[in-house]
Amino acid sequence: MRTLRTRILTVLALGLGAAVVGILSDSIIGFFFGSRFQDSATLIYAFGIGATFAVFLGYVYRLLEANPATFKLSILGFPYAGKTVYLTLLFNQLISTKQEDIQFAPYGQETIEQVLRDLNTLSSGIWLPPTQPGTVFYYRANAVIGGQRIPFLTQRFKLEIGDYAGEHIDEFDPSSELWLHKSDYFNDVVNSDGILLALDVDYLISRQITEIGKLQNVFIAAIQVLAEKKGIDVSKKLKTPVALLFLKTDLIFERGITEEMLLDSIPRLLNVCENTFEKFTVFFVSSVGEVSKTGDPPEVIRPLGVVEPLIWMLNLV
Ligand SMILES: Nc1nc2c(ncn2[C@@H]2O[C@H](COP(=O)(O)OP(=O)(O)OP(=O)(O)O)[C@@H](O)[C@H]2O)c(=O)[nH]1
Ligand SMILES: [Mg+2]
Repeated sequence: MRTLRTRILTVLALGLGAAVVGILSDSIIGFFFGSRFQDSATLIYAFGIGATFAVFLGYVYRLLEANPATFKLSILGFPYAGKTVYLTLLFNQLISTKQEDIQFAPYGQETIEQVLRDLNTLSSGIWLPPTQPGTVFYYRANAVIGGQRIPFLTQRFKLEIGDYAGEHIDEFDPSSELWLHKSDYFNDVVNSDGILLALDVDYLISRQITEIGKLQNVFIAAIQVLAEKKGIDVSKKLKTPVALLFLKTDLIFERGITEEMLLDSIPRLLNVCENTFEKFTVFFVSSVGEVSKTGDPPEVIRPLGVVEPLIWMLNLV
């Protein structure tokens, strides 16, 4: 994927090339015509080189504008973790509210229809059905970040996030049957430009330590398989940005549970993430803000922290 670094390097290379041509031409003119002509010739050359450089810059800029990079994001989590609700509210939040750091437009009719349909379901007090194993829905959008003041520094992306059923996480577990029956999900995760690890706060605060231990084992095994498939050198960390999301954080508010306690509940997983990924961070998210007393989605949905992981990730590219 083309990055900001590539752009800067391209510009630097062009500048360096121009300087070398300038110095060479200056010496050649001096050699053939003597130093009398050198000063005025240098001016003419400098002007010519400057103009060529500007045209080049404009060309590179137009090229980048016309061909935004594709940014593929994967979400890894167990069934019922809250992935589909999160992606629905993430996209709705990006569509319906003005964000300072990101301009965003869903791409393709399917994404808009799906987000609006699911949002209507949630707004009428009904949770979404589980995503069926073997199916996938790609949320797609055009996103522009950064460089509001300096156009050359804006980054344009075609964003794509695949939403699969949580059951597919077993494809990363060598002891599971699905290890031998990998679907597109496996390749999607291995080839993605960024990964969201979705943890269910409900699970973390209601289950026994042994069960949380097993959950950590599955994620740790998945991370090890991922690192191996991405061809990581043991001495280096994986460059793919990874955000760990504590979903359903609203559940801790009234129970005297703190964010630190959530972090303390998964020490091994955090350790492995920090040791494996060069760019890793944690976000506390609530897709709906709170649940009603009956356990249904609230009348007014107030998402908390849903956009930040995406902005963090895109800014790293
Ligand atoms: N308290 C709370 N509960 C939530 C929230 N989001 C989702 N839930 C609950 O989590 C359940 C599962 O959410 P989904 O988004 O469908 O879960 P999923 O990870 O897509 O599950 P699969 O499709 O089966 O993999 C919902 O039916 C709700 O009961 C949230 O923000 N807060
Ligand atoms: Mg789902």
